[in-house]
Amino acid sequence: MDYFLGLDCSTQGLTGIIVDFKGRKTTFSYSINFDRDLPHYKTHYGVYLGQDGKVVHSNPLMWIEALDLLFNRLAKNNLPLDEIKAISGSGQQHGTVYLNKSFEPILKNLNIDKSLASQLANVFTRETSPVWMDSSTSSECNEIRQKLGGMEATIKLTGSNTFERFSGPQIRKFFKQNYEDYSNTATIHLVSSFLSSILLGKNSPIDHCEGAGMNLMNIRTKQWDFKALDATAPNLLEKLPPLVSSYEILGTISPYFVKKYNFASDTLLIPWSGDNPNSLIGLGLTTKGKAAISLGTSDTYFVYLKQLNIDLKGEGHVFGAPTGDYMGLICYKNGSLARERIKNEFELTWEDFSKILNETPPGNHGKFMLPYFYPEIVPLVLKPKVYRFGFSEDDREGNVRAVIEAQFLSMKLHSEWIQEELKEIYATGGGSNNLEILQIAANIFNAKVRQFESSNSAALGAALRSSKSYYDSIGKIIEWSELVSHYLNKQTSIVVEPKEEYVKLYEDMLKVYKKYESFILENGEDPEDLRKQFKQKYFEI
Ligand code: XUL
Repeated sequence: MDYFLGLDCSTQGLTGIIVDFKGRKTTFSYSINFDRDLPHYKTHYGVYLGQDGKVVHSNPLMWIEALDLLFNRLAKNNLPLDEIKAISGSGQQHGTVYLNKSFEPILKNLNIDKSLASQLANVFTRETSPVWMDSSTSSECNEIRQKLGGMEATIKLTGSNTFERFSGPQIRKFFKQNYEDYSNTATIHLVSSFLSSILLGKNSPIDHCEGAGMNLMNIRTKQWDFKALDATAPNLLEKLPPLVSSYEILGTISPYFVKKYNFASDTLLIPWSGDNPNSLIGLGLTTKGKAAISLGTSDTYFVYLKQLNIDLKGEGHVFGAPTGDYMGLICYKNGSLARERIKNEFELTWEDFSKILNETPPGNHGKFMLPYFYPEIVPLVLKPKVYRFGFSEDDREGNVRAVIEAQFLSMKLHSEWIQEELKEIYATGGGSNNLEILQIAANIFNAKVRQFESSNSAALGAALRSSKSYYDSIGKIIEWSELVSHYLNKQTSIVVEPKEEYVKLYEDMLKVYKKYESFILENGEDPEDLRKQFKQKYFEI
């Protein structure tokens, strides 16, 4: 049997799935929820939220403990772990882990009678890790951007403008505020390369997809860029692991896992990558013409790119794709947590939420929301505030539809740079289980939206990536598109069709939404009259 293990360490939990590649099915899947299953870390939605809402960290020791817990679970289920050919993983992107020089020697000598967390408790020079939700580094972003010659130069060099959550600005903040701890840091990992190192039993490289989310890698040469390193912090090169292609083989699994959990000693380890690059593969996006929406803690919109296509407006990113090409992406912080805020405020179940979406009309009687419950990335909003136009805070139906319409109107507006021609959208993440939400996405984008059997495309993508590298290593070369279609075409999916009658309505609504963004964020004109016209046109006939 050809089994592959894909892991996904996301903001709120750790998932493992075992894929039977030839049988084209997932044979086992298990998830750990950080808040529920590891309550002693006292996280809330997997993170620690600072008082101002800008500082958001998590706990790297918790991720390690979750890994041991997950492997214990796999072992207890009598799964054929010794038949797993290769493993890879997925991590929330951009988050950084700071380690002292004892990390690697301890990894090389792990004792199977002790837990990972107890052995690795003292390897950190920074107890908590800033994660992708952190937006506390605006001054570091400005400093780095200036040193690199401004926004356009930064984008051309690294694939993105400087962003608060990106690893480079985060590292600079640590260096400025905790110089001594920074100096004592031997290695800085990303969430992905950190967990990859644990499985490998020594420091793991960072893959190109993830390197692109740091403002430190040259997006064309895929090497660390000396100018960017200098602009960020001193002696940074010696603290960063090397960069590699996502499909390279790193080696075999550490003896700790062989002895403790009965993995075969020749189980291959493929670099972990970011959750979005993994999802690109888990959804089968290896050609142009399709886009994905991932509705998780973050909402993202992304596409596969054959060639580098950068966004000079500075809102989007170009990351590496696991195929060796590129992907374009925009990311929102007000994803599932914003949806949940509305759901919880009105004490609704998800069924009630869907029912309201079903019973309220597209266009929402001219009710508009700018849903910045948390600081937002696109457009950049550092001070959270929810704006409502044409309705009040206690209008239950109005709020439910408004938050969903706002999320997709914004996505449509800000993704225009990525793709000229869009035929179909693939949906993933917890929110994609809700067909009423997908219907609104289909109508706003005027494109089919496909929902898949498995909503964890990141873990699946990691498993599929590991199968590709394994088959390549034994000389059974399979093209990426063949590999993903072999597996994914066997999975069931539901297609949500856009409704023709709402195309014009949403085009008009988008124009008003755009004016509201500029009214709030750039002191533009108040579009109240436009909103009233929209309402009149569609709701007061
Ligand atoms: C992408 C991003 C988020 C995290 C969430 O740039 O910041 O999607 O990867 O896990």
